[in-house]
Amino acid sequence: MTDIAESANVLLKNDNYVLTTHLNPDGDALGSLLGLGLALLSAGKNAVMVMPHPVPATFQFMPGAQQVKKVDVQAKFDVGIALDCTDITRAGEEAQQVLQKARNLINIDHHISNQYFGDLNVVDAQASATGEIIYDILYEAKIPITSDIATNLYTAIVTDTGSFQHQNTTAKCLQTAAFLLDCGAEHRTIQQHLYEQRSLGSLRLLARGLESLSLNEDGRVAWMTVSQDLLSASGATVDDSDGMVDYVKSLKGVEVGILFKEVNSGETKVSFRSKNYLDVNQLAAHFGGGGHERAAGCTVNGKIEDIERVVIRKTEEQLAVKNCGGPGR
Ligand SMILES: [Mn+2]
Repeated sequence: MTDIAESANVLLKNDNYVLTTHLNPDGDALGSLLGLGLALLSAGKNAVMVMPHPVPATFQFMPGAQQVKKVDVQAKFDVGIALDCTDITRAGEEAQQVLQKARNLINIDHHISNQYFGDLNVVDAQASATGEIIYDILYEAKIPITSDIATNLYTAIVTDTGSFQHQNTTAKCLQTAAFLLDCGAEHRTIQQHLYEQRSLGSLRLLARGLESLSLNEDGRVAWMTVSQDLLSASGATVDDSDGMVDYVKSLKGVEVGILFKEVNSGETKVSFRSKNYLDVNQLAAHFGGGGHERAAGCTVNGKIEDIERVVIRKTEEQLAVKNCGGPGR
């Protein structure tokens, strides 16, 4: 039996589910959580969607967002489902406890760096988004996809493909997106909420960030730094820097775009995006992170200037490694 068929089977056979996703959730994390959660509820199951923090304001429009609950560590469930998590710790400590108490733990994810921590692991690094895998599972389980479920899964795919721009935009991903539109996914509503509601602070931050854009000697590495000072000067929050790394990557001749984000004085989040050949999952893994070949990240402790220097040196080293692909592949 394929992993998809096996997971569909588990979903149909049990009655009591807890679902969660990773901390700092993105559109795929929430779309997968809400899409699968609403599907299980519509199939008459008890399904509780939990997260340690409230759903971020940007994603409140997603159907079912109001049904996400705080984690109750006392509660017990037959099946725990972790969505879009490379590692169970990504769910946060409390959710991890609840998942591990469940009789059966299902890990559904598309990160190449996934740790296979479940009793059943439905991991497909070829999938554009975890939401794409959820669609396959629901199709297999013959659970009808309502417009609310479709809107969530479509949001998952739209966000993880950068609106169908990234390399993970496969024929299958587009076919799935088309099916979801047929099922009633609200394309315009999603676009409006995700891309036409930016705060003034986030645009001011982008302007200042772009002014400080730096390039290495051969022009293949570009980076931007969002320090705490820059945030306060722009009237922006850390969340306002979402998506800025794509501007770094967009520069002609650049293979790797890097965004350094100072979360606090001792901790910096680093986001990597590559265009054609550098495996940034490997690069991020060097600093204890991971993700995908073309999009990955890590969190590094220390002074931001030191982190910048070390990370850029490592990136250049990886680019210099023979057979890393090289231009033209
Ligand atoms: Mn994802």
